[in-house]
Amino acid sequence: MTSSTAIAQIGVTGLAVMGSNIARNFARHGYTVALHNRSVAKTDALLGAHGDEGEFVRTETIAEFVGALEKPRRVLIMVKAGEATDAVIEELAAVMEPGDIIIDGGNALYTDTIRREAAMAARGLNFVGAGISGGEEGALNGPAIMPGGPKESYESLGPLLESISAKVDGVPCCTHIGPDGSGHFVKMVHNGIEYADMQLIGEAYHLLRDALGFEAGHIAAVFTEWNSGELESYLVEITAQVLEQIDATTGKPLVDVIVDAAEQKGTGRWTVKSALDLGVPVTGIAEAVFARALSGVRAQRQAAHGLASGALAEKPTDATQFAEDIRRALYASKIVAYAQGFDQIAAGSTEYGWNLRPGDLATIWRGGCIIRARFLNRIKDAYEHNPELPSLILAPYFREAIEQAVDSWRRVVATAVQLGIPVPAFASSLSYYDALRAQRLPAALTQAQRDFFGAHTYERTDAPGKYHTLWSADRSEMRVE
Ligand code: NBP
Repeated sequence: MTSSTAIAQIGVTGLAVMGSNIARNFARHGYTVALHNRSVAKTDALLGAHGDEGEFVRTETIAEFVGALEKPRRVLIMVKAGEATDAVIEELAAVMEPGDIIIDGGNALYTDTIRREAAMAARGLNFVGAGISGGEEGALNGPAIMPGGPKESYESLGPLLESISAKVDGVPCCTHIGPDGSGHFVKMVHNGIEYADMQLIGEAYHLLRDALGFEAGHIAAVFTEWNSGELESYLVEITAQVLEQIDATTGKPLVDVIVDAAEQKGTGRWTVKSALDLGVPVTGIAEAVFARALSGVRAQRQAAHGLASGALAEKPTDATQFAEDIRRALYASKIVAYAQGFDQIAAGSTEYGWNLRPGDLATIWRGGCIIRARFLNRIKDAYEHNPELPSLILAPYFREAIEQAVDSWRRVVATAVQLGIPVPAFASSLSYYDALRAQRLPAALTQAQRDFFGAHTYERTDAPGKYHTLWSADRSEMRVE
């Protein structure tokens, strides 16, 4: 039903896929929702198709839209990230009043959110950068929501967001994340983990296909079985469904007729760039982003087709054993990917003084979002037990899970290499694990080389201070600090 007199508790501007579904989600939860879109056709299309799902207020101009809202006003922006978001914020800020709340639910870069929050705060407005995950379906039926911004604004906004979010064991998949850009930062890392998770699943599929010769339907059954155990997750579940899909035109599995060049919208790349700035080794996420890029260089790939493989090993003879090895390697690599993502969140929290609570993130990612998975309960437990965990890998449950998987993990990576099957994320995750547990890394040699050509100094294992060797003179050592 639409009304022109109703006073709306929330306004949504930007009524494309995400905005229209979130607006319907609010209405279905009993809120009166003011609707606005740059081109009014989308507003009318939404009202035409779903206007009977709740109370909506149709508006055409920003002034009309803002005027339809209860004070303090709450406006959710769901437009294309970047310049469009800045344009809409400016239009809103011009007519909103101190104390009102602007929420950006798009995939904004967190540094943009920090800038926007400061600019709005200077004008007395509350700006909330809210990461929203779950795609179209989640937006309608319950997404995971990661709102940042001023804590006070959450008092007025939190109940609305929590009511439309997914719930797991009755707990909303939404909580106040922290100040300014923290909500969009954790959403960005969430997406980075999603990239890694998808790449790992892709590598498992590749091995089942090319190392064991399984057809898509057979692999679907394997993923379905895996989804009943510790790997249970949305991404594994939809992988099985995708692999079962038969193409109507050719009668072949759809996956076999889709071009093998993966695209990306940028949040994975942002995660890696941010990790580089923070100095956090998110190797699994980086490999996933690069793997998509590599798949996309189609001309180069075509030119390289037929390059020598060298002698390849025989395929594994015990398919059941090797499939189980792949399952374990997937689980171990996935633990590494999440551990790295949580390390990046800890580093971002320190860098920006956000005081983020990793256990809360694991809690709200259990439902609604793309990376929802059974093992997030384990991550939640691990951080609840020890909020200062140096690495997720060191939590007793994960340590044991990896110990149980490590032999399989090594067999899978070694076999993939011998068969010429690329497994960048499996291999880099295993290398990360081995590097982390190594007693001595070759970094000592790196330090000596740096000192040799750049007098960058080094520390000694047996004495405090910084040292430099006079490499181009008599090679004696001096203490410099
Ligand atoms: P899009 O990202 O495709 O954006 C389309 C919307 O932006 C339309 O409402 C369009 O209005 C509006 N818009 C544009 Br484009 N330029 C504008 C401008 N200068 N001023 C005002 N409005 C403008 O929509 P979406 O896929 O629904 O995503 C919305 C946001 O949610 C994005 O930031 C996206 O990254 C994020 N997100 C998407 C997903 C997902 O699964 N799709 C998941 C999570 C987050 P028009 O109708 O007049 O052209």
